[in-house]
Amino acid sequence: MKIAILSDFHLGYERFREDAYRQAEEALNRAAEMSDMIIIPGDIFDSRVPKPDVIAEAINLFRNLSNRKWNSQITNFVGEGNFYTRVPIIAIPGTHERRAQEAADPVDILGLAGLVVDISNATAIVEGNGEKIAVRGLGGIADDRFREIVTREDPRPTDGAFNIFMFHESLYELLPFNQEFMRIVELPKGFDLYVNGHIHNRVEANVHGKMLLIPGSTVLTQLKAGEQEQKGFFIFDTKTSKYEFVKISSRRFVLIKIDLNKAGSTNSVDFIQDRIDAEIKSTKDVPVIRVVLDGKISKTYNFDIEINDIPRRYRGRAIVELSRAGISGESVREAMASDTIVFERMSVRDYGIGIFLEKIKAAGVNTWGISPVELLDMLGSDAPKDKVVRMVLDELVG
Ligand SMILES: [Mn+2]
Repeated sequence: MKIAILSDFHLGYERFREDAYRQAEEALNRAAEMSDMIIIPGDIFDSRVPKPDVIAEAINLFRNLSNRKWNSQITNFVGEGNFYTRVPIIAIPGTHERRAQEAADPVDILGLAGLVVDISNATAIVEGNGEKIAVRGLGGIADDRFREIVTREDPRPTDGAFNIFMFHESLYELLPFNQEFMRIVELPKGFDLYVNGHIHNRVEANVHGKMLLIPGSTVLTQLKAGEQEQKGFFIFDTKTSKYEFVKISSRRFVLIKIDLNKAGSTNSVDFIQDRIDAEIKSTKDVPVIRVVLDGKISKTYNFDIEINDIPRRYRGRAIVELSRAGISGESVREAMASDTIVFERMSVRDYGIGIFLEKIKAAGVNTWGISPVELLDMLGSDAPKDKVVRMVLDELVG
């Protein structure tokens, strides 16, 4: 059977809202043409509480797919929840969709509507072409609880099937900035293929002698090194265990590093613009160009005003984003520089979690074994206040 693996659509992502929709649409439609089933390891949505018009976008995408004729179908479901369609489109929630345990996340909504089969903590069986595929999902779990939940749930393969383990987590070998992240070797054993989301660039690695495939996001989000590659999805063939990466027409991303010390006698702004101009190849393609500046600029030169005008000058030809954390000689900017560096490496939400953890630690608050990340999720829940307080107290004191 041919399995399409697509991830991290981030529907509703403010900065590139249209790209998110258009690129997800192209990926899904082409995947449906080329495969017998589709699996999505998380972050269909950019937000845990997407606006109704973003939910409408998702419904449009998946309804079109549901109406196609599929060669295979879902024949069984084991675990939490239920399945409301036989169409073989299977998903889990990701970090962006994660909500407090009892609350419905937007993937639940797609599942309840029968547009996808939600396997947050379940196995779905797909049969077709004389083959049987079992997809075991474990989604919507904070990084700091993944190890504990894998141990508790002990995900196992299904006898007589080709087995896939699908999750959405940081892995230490791929994101080596937190010692606590799960190691590849700790992933459950016995599966024939491992599929992860979360990481926005494409990854092909090995787990227990089998493939680990991460297709990366279908839309640009982080604007960092590694995202220059064209976006797309995997097609994995269970008969041959071979796979291919299918590229979609994603917006081009260029990252340029400029050392202003090398500008010589050239005006710094001209020096920057020459480099940007060199990357603009045609008028049809409007790339995202991220310019990372380094070096020293002259104090007498009115750099601030001039540089702020650069993105406007390229409107319609390129989406220019300037990172000036590396610049010295700008007294106003220096105070912001350290924050900018932090923000470049993590989402605002992760930054907020970091502050919350620090405060909890400093105050010596005992969280009685409940994960501070989950506590923050619960407190941030949009359920009525008395319900939130009751929920938190239940967790804390049983
Ligand atoms: Mn994501």
